Amino acid sequence: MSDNPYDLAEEAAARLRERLGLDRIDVALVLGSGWSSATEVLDPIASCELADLPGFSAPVVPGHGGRLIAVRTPGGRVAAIFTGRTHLYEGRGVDAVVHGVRTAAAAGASRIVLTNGCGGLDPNRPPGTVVLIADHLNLTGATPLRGARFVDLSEAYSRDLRDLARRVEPGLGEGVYVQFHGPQFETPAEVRMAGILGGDLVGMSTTLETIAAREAGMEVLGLSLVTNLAAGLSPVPLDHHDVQEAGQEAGPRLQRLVTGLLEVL
Ligand code: 8IG
Repeated sequence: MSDNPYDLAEEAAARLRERLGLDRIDVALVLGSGWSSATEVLDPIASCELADLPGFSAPVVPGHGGRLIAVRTPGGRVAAIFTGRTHLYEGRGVDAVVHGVRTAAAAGASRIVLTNGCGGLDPNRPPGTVVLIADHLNLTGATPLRGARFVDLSEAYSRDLRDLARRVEPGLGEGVYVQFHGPQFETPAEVRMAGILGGDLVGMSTTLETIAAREAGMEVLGLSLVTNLAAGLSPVPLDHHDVQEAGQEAGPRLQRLVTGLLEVL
């Protein structure tokens, strides 16, 4: 196995093609917290364990899956669905966090859908609301880029793909996603800070993956499922079980959304 992350992604992409019996993939989709029910309506043409590909490891959080599922879209394209991701807070480093994204790019994907579960700052967007990510604040202090790689992020989340998503679900609103390092949830003061800085959603993923995807030249669609009101906005403490519960409840809507996206992507 290579210790260069880009070469490692090439190795993983080669194994992905071999394991799934595919020449290439066209689209990738990463399912975050709360989104796993989307897999129930997929009609796989092939699948494998992510941990069987170079550079991936088994998931550590309950409810975070670890399979790679290939489906053929109605338009005849191949979509690869990653049912889990590595988070920065796992301590495996930034390269591990973006390895799936780089593998998808190396396997041929030109578009990637990054989904997550997050905390919401707007009480008018209660748990169960899906929000299109329009932009982000990366507060992790980390980057997947090394050296003088000046990647343009002025439209990190493709406007075209957001418009496409609204053809599937016209009412989708937009927001700015703020990534904290985690794994602790925010303090109420940190949530207020995120709001003052222009954020609408708080989470522990996605922005580093988006940076890596843009470096690789992929178009990014970001979708956040609000699974809880952010700290200080709700009278009850935050709990990982609520995250899974919100996902369960939103299940049928997420399934329709993912199915619809696969029709247009
Ligand atoms: I699900 O409220 C989920 N992930 N940082 N804050 C942060 N991450 C989250 C939250 C939240 N909910």
